[in-house]
Amino acid sequence: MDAAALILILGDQLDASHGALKEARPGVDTIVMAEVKEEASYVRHNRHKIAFIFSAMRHFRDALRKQGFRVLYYPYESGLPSLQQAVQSGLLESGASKVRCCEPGEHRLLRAMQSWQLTVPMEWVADDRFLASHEEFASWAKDRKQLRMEYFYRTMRRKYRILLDEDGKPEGGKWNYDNENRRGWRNRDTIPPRPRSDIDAITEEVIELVSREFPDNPGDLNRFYLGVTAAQAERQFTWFIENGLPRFGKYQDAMAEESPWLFHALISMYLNVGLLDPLNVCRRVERAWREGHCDLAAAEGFCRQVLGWREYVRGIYWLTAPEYATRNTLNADKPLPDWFWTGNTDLRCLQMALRQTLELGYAHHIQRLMVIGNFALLSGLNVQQVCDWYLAVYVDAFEWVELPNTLGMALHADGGFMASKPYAASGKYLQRQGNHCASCRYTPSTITGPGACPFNSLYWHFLHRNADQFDANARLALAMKNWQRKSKVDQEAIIKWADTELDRLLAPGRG
Ligand code: DLZ
Repeated sequence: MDAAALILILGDQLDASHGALKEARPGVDTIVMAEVKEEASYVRHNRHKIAFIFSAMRHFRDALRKQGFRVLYYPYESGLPSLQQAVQSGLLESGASKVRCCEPGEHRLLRAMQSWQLTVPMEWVADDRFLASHEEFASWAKDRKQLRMEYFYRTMRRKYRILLDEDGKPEGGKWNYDNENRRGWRNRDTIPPRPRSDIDAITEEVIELVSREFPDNPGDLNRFYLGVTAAQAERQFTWFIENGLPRFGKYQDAMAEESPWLFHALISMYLNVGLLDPLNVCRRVERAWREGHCDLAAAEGFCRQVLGWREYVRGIYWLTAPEYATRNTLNADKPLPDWFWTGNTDLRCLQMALRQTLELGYAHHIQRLMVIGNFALLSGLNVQQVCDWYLAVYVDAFEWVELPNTLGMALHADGGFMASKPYAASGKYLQRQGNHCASCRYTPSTITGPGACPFNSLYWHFLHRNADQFDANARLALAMKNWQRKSKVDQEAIIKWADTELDRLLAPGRG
């Protein structure tokens, strides 16, 4: 028989059928899990994220023990500072003759683990929870001048036969129904109340621990809402299929005063730690469509996020790590204002997105991309500081997904490597997508002068100051032309106003 292994399971690897646990043998191998300061403090994580991970780890430990595994578990209270020390203690306790681990999701940790000096060899296993391996993605990307999600997504649809007809063609005749996913929120539909998952004794204990140990981190744990087991995640997903999916498609890009969640699935955190399986959720959504439970645009929009974007950003991350994190092609270097940590700004859409982010660790993709990210892009905020902020505040943030989404997609700091245009928008777009403007002290209909929505002048400022980089971008041609059509006098007035607004909004205090 193969020698006994000590299997390290990280806080986002809670899936017994994949990775390092796939071939684990109860009674022979030992599993080690640890809540450590190093992982809990490398950014100022949202308390929801720490509580979610610790509670999910503890529940997973118990489930493994029920299956007959020996699990060495080091809780936060035991004071182990690092994963390396946990593995060293685990080796002493188990006497195992090798360590098996699944590749971690962040380059930072991979580098650290590769430098561990252990007394036994380390055996690496690929993270096969993802639907495209590193090799597959690299081979798809090789020799392409530009990488575009849409083509990768089609490859994945074909590979897994998702939403294809019998001839292998996309259902409905089109690959992408994005233009049916953009309806703004006009209070015409009822948003169903979202059930919270039950909080048991383990989660209660973890919430107390996190409140005590992380007093300066964001996150209101009185509002803890997350499932912490595969069964709870499954119940949340079933609720989404029945209650959210039918209207998810058309309101995918909408924003509402009434709800942080609208019709979104809220499953990214479960997918990212292993409590839900990405292929399975796509197949379930496809089945719901085939049974007439939602329209094709909703099913396709959902699968595009999971099968397309999620795998695409992970591919980009590992293809370019660690160099990608240093890119800053638009030379954005203004310090992140303090109010990103409080939500104290009068821009209503930004205030709502920031506050729910800080309080709940959640904002949906349009709030992240077109409100917070858009503000950071237009204002020229420091790329690394913005990326660190995103990594800290969201429950589902791990660098493999956060970095390309923030640096590449939101900040366009990779020069268009992963997305063909910057996602820049003025107040008009924000007004169209939601109902925040009605409660805002600014108006989206003016560009300059007191009361003008700052997104307007900042939008033109952004195009003007980066004109050299954008002149050749066909997708920005119309916007650039609109800018050039303005008289010199108007242009100067807008730039001057935007400069004043930037000084005011980015000064210490309230934004
Ligand atoms: C995010 C996180 C936190 C807050 N704490 C732990 C921990 O104490 N122990 C652990 O094994 N994992 C934790 N994680 C998840 C890791 O940070 C994650 O595995 C890496 O960032 C790689 O994706």
